[in-house]
Amino acid sequence: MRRFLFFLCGFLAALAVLLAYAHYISRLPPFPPLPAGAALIERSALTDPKSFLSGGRGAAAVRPIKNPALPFKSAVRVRTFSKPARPYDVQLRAPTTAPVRAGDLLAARFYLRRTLFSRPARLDFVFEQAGGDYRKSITLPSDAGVRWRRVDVPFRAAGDYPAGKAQAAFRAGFGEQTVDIGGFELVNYGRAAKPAAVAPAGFYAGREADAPWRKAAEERIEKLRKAGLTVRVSGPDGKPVRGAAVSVRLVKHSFYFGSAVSSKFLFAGNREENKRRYRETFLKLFNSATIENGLKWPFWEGEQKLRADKMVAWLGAKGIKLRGHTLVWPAWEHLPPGLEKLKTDPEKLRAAIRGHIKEEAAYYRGKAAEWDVLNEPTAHKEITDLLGPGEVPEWFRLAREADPSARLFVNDYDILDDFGANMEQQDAYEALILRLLKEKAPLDGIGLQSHFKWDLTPPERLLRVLDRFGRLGRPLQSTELDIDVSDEKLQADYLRDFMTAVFSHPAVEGITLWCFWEGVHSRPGPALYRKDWSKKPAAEALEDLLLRKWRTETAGAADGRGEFAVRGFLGEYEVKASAGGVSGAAGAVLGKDGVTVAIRLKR
Ligand code: 9MR
Repeated sequence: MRRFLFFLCGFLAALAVLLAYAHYISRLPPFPPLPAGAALIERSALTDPKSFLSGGRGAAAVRPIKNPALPFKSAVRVRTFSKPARPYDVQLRAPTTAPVRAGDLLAARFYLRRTLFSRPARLDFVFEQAGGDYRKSITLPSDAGVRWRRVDVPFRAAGDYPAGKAQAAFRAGFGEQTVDIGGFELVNYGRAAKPAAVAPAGFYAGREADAPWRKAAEERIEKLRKAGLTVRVSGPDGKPVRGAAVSVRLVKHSFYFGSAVSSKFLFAGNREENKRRYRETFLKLFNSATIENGLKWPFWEGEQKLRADKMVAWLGAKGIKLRGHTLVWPAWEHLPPGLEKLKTDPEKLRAAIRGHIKEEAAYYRGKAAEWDVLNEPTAHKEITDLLGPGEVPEWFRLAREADPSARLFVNDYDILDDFGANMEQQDAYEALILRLLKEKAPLDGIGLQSHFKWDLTPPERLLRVLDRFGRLGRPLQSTELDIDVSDEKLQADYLRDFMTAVFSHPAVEGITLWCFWEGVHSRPGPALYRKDWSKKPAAEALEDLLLRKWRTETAGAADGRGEFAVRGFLGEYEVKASAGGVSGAAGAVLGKDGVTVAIRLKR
């Protein structure tokens, strides 16, 4: 009897665990329905064979899932038996049932999971022309976990498509796997709609703690951003010192972590205490700076120049890399007030702009490590159109001539932000960069501003946009990161996730935040530190990354060969060693190939 009871209890406990797990994995994340718009596919698309066709040559089986517990009407299970030649050899396609115009804002939403015993599973969502060159408006790869997760895909249509001439497709030809897709919706909001209008507040795909992109990003960071550092300790007699105490400290990352700085708070007209905190916080966190306004042409006229000079000198003295921002911001409102008068005299305008580039770049020769030669070119075309197509490459040549050591950038917005879905803007920016490269303009890097509101781009999508711009063959930098949302926890989560995804991408060499302190901002939303210097959760998240997670600071004892080895973040190091009353120290630079530092101890 006791045995029976024992078994029964065991059985019930196991059952309870199993049920709890089943409940856990089958629970759906809550969600509001997509805002109303024009439906682009049949509601029952996933199960109606007429409106949702399976296609491709790969070995696969598709069947409807009938589960009344699911909140959505239609769901399907897609089993891929083996990896076909191409991912689209196993795919489901839904042709559009209404017309779409280029630039229309569309949003897709679906749920995704893999079955418990499936191998890791991937599913790509695509919106494309149905036929012809299958031009893509969006491709979003997603990893499926064992729990249902919702995927939101706002994007803009890349072309004009009559009903039926475009299609949504789910590609599952990535290997042996079983995925469930449910609750699929595709809605058109028209050209005037802003992506923020379709964003469920507080949500971005990949925010979950167990989101699959995280592990891959951590692995890339480990591989790309770190290398081996070995300290070899010898005594005054030149022999290895076993057991010597060794400490290794990263003093400066090779990756650029920066912020915009304001002259007002570095120097002038503010309470001493605030200035002190401002400088201290900046130096604690960053190795790179953009002067928020001081180097812009209209600010750089007259006595303002002295203030800018002071900042440049201060940053130089502290060993902070300076991003010069910006030589030309080709919009009348961002040029000195007198310039608009030259609208009718393009030659004079040309000479004025060229003259300014030469003057300012030469003035800071050797001091600005980088220049945004051209800011926001895709939004502002009036001036560049007026001066003709050869002018922009010429600006870069003049900047190069005036300061050959400065690396020259172009800088624009709505590439990483706007859900990473502003295809029109991405296409235009890419085309401009390709043109510059074709014309042999000395372009050294690509700036991506990164001002977010509610248009938080899922990390997986950030990575794809970075892939796209990385293929252009120039290093990328996120140049003006700020996250203007009132939900402080969301701001912190997104800051952490954005920085992690971007730091993990091989094409990226730097992240610059826009303003970190509320006292500098006209809007309180994006700041990290409040006016009284208390930390918002986003400041905690930033400090956690920059001062803890992505730091290398360690100590230990040398082994039998007098060696102490660590794997650390790339950058400049301070290394110290001591044993039995003798000591030594050395600086070292840890690059991709690793480094060995020899320290000979002295009295
Ligand atoms: O933050 C800057 C603000 O103080 C200026 O008034 C404004 C115009 O010069 O520029 C702001 O910075 C912008 C940057 O130079 C370019 N990208 C957008 C930035 C934020 O609006």
